[in-house]
Amino acid sequence: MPDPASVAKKIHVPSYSEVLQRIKNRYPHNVSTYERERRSIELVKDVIVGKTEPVVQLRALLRGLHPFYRRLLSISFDLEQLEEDMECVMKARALAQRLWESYRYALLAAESEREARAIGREARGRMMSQLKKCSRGLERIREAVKFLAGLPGIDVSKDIVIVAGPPNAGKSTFISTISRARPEIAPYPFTTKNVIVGHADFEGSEVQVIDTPGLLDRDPSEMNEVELRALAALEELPGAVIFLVDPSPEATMPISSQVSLLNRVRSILGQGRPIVVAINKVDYVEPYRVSQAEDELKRAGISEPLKISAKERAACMEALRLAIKGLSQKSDS
Ligand SMILES: Nc1nc2c(ncn2[C@@H]2O[C@H](COP(=O)(O)OP(=O)(O)OP(=O)(O)O)[C@@H](O)[C@H]2O)c(=O)[nH]1
Ligand SMILES: [Mg+2]
Repeated sequence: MPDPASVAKKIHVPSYSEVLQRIKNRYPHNVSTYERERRSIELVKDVIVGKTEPVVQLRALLRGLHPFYRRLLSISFDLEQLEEDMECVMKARALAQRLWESYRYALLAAESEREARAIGREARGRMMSQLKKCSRGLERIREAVKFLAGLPGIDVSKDIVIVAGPPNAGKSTFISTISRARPEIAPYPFTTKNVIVGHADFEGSEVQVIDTPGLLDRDPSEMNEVELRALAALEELPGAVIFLVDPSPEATMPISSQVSLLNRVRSILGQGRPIVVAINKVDYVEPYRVSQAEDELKRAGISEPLKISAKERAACMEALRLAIKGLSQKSDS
């Protein structure tokens, strides 16, 4: 399946005024009235059909969109509205074609120049007024294409390791330590607002490591758009998960809530997908806090969490190794 971002980057959907601009001043001169009207109706039809061709491409792209991308799109856009908007453009295309067929015959039967001009005016007016009905829709479609062009290029047929956890736990630090991606890192929650893909070398092959926004321990119905993107990655992408626990005093939520969040993630993954749990920031967090986190995790059935610093490559690579090992064990069984 093609990467939707690279397809979307080649789709240029015009605004209504761009279509108008394309037609303006292009009506032929120095020809008979009849010929001028015929050609100008044809011109309007050709421009409408030609300029809206990218919407046809967009529809095809959306039809083949992987559920993960569809979810991301649906978080930011009303998909039903988008369908209606594309439908409106399809109608304008079909009408332009149909009107061209009928008005060119009407022109043949015109009995005067005046009548020919009236026929031309009416044909062009009807074609353009249908497209004008889509002008707001075209703006929404353009926004959607821009959004699609910015989506991460993830190959779902290759190994994927998703890094998840509460806000500010060190997910982006982890990703930047093990991959070539350079996500924004900052000491406050919800720095990462989108799903980001990085590529890490692991034993001679490339693994896709996915940075996700932070999750709070709450029901999807209460989640904001940023959290919903993380949820979409966990629910719709295949692969393993590395879950980071934040034992630091600045953590956005107490360890008990982080464990409850971990349990939610585990139930999303079910039996089929491996999860590696790592207590992060052990390079500076006081040992008693790390032990408290270990105890809480033990009570939730996680007996041997990793203890890592997302700033240290060796520790992060160990987490990655275990996640990938989990993946290959699942595929063997
Ligand atoms: N000392 C130390 N600081 C860390 C470690 N991991 C993360 N940090 C710091 O913690 C803060 C948050 O790190 P991020 O990597 O942005 O955390 P995040 O989980 O991606 O945060 P969101 O995107 O907001 O959910 C930054 O100031 C990091 O420098 C670690 O292992 N050791
Ligand atoms: Mg982040």
